[in-house]
Amino acid sequence: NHLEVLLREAVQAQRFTLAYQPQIELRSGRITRAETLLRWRHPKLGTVGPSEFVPVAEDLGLMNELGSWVLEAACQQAALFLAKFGNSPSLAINISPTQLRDRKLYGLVASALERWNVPPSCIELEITEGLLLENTRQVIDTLQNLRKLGVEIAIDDFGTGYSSFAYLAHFPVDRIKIDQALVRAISSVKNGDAIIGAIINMAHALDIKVTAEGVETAAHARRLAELGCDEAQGYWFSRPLTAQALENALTPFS
Ligand code: G
Ligand code: G
Ligand code: MN
Ligand code: NA
Repeated sequence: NHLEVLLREAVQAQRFTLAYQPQIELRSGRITRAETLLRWRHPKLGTVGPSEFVPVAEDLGLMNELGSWVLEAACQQAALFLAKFGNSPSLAINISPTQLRDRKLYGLVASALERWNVPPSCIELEITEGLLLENTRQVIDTLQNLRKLGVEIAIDDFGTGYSSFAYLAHFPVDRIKIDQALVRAISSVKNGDAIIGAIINMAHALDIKVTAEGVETAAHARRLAELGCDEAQGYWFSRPLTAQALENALTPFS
């Protein structure tokens, strides 16, 4: 398989880069966080997005190695922001199910933070909603230990799958990210905003913060703010940026 050969080479040679999509605190309008999004730069294929190669990397058993690279790259970037501004937006890293099941994850995160001398509060881990069903002792222990360290845990794509607040109550979680499809329902479905409003209220009752994803219009941003949503991410605010462009966007606030 051609893609397999190319991907193995790319992981070896670390031919990847991170894009950063700002997350805005709706109350203040400030950039408080950014999601790191993996990109593969191939001389002939161009820039390949993660939905095309992350599943392949998973199948080939390359995801742990690639995930470690992402952790290092994110910590290095946080260290650069800290040196420049004295603070850094929290950088949210996507963690695949295989990475979370790996017993080495805690150690990898802790040593990357130490190596770059970055406080744990500068890093957040996004795990997918499906993992809520997988409430094995080992996964819960890993999440609990990471939180004890001071790393925040977010549930990605919330509201699409089998999400249930009953699962959330068992999971050590700081934040949920409401899926883009639910955000779109604000204007496309009757009572769509009531559904999001109820999710926000329930999350807050459990002391969990809420970020809305895929916010593409001013009207959605306004309604989310009225409903008490904490933060928002989406093309209305910013597309994923290069590290330099994110730095430029942060400069006026520092
Ligand atoms: O940026 P884009 O819309 O192409 O991302 C598509 C998907 O790839 C998203 O679901 C995102 O969570 C996932 N993704 C992006 N970066 C990473 C990464 O570093 N690790 C893992 N495991 N998934 C990622
Ligand atoms: O699954 P995850 O939430 O990690 O995926 C985030 C993906 O959503 C990224 O690949 C990002 O490029 C994409 N994205 C971010 N903002 C928007 C938006 O406003 N609209 C759409 N359609 N996609 C977005
Ligand atoms: Mn994500
Ligand atoms: Na998501």
